[in-house]
Amino acid sequence: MLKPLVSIVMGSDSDLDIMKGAADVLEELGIAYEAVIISAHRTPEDARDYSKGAETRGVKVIIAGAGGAAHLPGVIAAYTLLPVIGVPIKTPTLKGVDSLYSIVQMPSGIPVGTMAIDGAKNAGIFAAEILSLGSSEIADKLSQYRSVMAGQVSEKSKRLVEKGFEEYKK
Ligand code: RP5
Repeated sequence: MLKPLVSIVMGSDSDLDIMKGAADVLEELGIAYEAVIISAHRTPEDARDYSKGAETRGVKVIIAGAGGAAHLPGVIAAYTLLPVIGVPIKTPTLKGVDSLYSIVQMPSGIPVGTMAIDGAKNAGIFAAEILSLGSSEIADKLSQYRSVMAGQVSEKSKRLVEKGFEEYKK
């Protein structure tokens, strides 16, 4: 098995469905990852140990998703020099604005690259973009990924022009 280059960390198994978006895109791009559940509040020692050990184990980028008082990405960033990408998870009470503010408002000196609320897919792509700086193989895959996406948009536009609003929806 390939050594994971990306680590996907989430605060709870209730984050799984969203964080799978990162895993799916990394798989599509052929990038090895590992996924774990670690909580900044419920398992703080694990958060510290995992973050401290990640670089030595060969991980290059950490994606961390959490909701509510979402301190996990910031705590991880405090313990490692690896780039940390934060994913604010949507919450039932405050719709993820709580998570977003908790993650994005890092103190000067310890950055977390913050994605949109529930933006795990973009976190995966962003991690791949970081890795592509040192890998032409990943850069090629990303370029191909964008071409496919552009092709799909063009197809949709062609269909809209041909069919009009009502027919397009059917
Ligand atoms: C955060 O609290 C987790 O990241 C999750 O988004 C949220 C709720 O966790 P559970 O109570 O569902 O385990 O730490």
